[in-house]
Amino acid sequence: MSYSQEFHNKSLSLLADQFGESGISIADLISKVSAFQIAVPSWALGAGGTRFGRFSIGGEPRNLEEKLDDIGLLARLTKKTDAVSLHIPWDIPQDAEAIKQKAASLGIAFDAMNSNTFQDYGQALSYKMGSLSNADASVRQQAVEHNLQVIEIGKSLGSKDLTVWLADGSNFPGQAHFRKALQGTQESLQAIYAGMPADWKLLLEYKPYEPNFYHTVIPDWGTSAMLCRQVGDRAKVLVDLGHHLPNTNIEQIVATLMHQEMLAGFHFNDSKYGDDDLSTGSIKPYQLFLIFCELIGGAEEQAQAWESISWMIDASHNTKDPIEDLIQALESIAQAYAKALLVDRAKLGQCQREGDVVGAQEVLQAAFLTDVRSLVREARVQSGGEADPLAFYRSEKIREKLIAKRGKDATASGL
Ligand code: PSV
Ligand code: MN
Ligand code: MN
Repeated sequence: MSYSQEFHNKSLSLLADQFGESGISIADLISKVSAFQIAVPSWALGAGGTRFGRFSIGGEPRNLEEKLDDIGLLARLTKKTDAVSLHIPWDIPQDAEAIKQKAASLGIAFDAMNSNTFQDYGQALSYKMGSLSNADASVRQQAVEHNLQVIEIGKSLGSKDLTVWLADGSNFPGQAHFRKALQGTQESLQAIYAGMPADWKLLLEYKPYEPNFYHTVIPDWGTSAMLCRQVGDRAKVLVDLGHHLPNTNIEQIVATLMHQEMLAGFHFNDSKYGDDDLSTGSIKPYQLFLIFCELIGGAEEQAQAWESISWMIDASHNTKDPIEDLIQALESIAQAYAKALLVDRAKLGQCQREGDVVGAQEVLQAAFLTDVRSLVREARVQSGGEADPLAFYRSEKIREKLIAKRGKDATASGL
C-alpha cells in the first residue's frame, strides 16, 4: 500500500480520538508496541522447502554470519526483532566469541537454542526410530548428550533457553510401545534439564502429527505439560501455532497454560490445514488477535507475567522471498498485539459478568476491526525503523544486491 505522511498523521489522530474516550492512551500503546520484540529463527532466512521441492530465491545466507546479517537488516527496517534462534548442528559457530560480537554489533541477541534429533547428520546412531524416546537406551543417551552440547554452545553465546521439538513417534499400530516411549522421553528430558544452568528455561513443543502419521510421543499441550511437570519448574510448554489440528481453540490453550504459569512461549506461523509454515496472520488473523487478548488478559490479571513468555517466528516456505515473508509476519504480529491492546477490558468483563454475549462480541470486534497500521508504523518510525519496510526493501533492490554478493545459487546451510 502506498503511504503518505499526511494520511499517516490523519489516521493516527483518528485513532487517538476514537479510543481516547475509553481512556486508552495512544502514546502508551505506541510504547508497548515498540517494546514488543520477536525472535527470528536462523532457518527462516533461506527459501524453505516442502518435502516435494525447494526453489532457491538466490542470495540466501551461506553461513551463520550471513544469517546474522539478514536478521540485522530485518531489525534495522522493522525494529520488531532483536534476537536470533539457532539450530544445532546447522548453526555451530566456529568462533563463538566472534559470532557473539558480530551479533552484538547488529543489535542481535541469542534467543532459544534448538536441538536436532530428528535427522541423521553423521552421528553414530540413527534417529530413524526416535531419539529421546528410542527403545534403545544408547540412542536415548546420544540424543541427551546432543542436547547437552547444544546447551554448552548456547552458554558460550549468552542464550538462556533450550527448545526441544521431537519428531519421535510411529507410523503404524504396534510399531511403538506408547508408555515406554513416554517414560524414555521423560527420563531423557530430566537428564537434559539436570544439565541446564539454573537460569535457563526448557521450552517443550508438541505437534499432533508429521513426520509420524500414526502416533507422536508429544502430540498435544497436555502431554507436553505433563512431561514438564515431571521435569521441573523451568520446563514449560511451547505453543507453535501450526501444531494443532484444524479448528483447535488455541486461545483457550493459551489461557489454560497461563492459568498454571506453564506457557513457555510461541512459535508464530499460520496454518490452513495441517501445515506449520504459512506466514503468521495470512490465514487466521482473528485467531491471532484472540490469542493476544488472552495473553494481555492473563498478564494483567497476574496469571503469568508477560516477561516470562518467549516470542519467536517459526515459518519458512518456498514461494516467497524469506526476508519479505518475515517483514510481513512481524507486521501481522504487531498488528494483532496492537488490536488486542485496544480491547476495552473493563467493558468486556462487565459483559461477561452480566451474560451479555452480544456485547462481548461487540467489544472484541470493535478492537479487531480497527485499522492499526498507522499505530504500528508510528511505533516503528519512533524506534528508528522504516515507515514502510517492504517498500524500502523493494525500492532499494536488496534481494538483487544479496544475489550479486552471495550468488544466484547460494543456499543456507542446514536447510
Ligand atoms: C517441525 O515441525 C518444526 O517446524 C518445529 O516446529 C520446530 O520448532 C522447527 O521445526 C525447528 O526444528
Ligand atoms: Mn516450532
Ligand atoms: Mn513446526
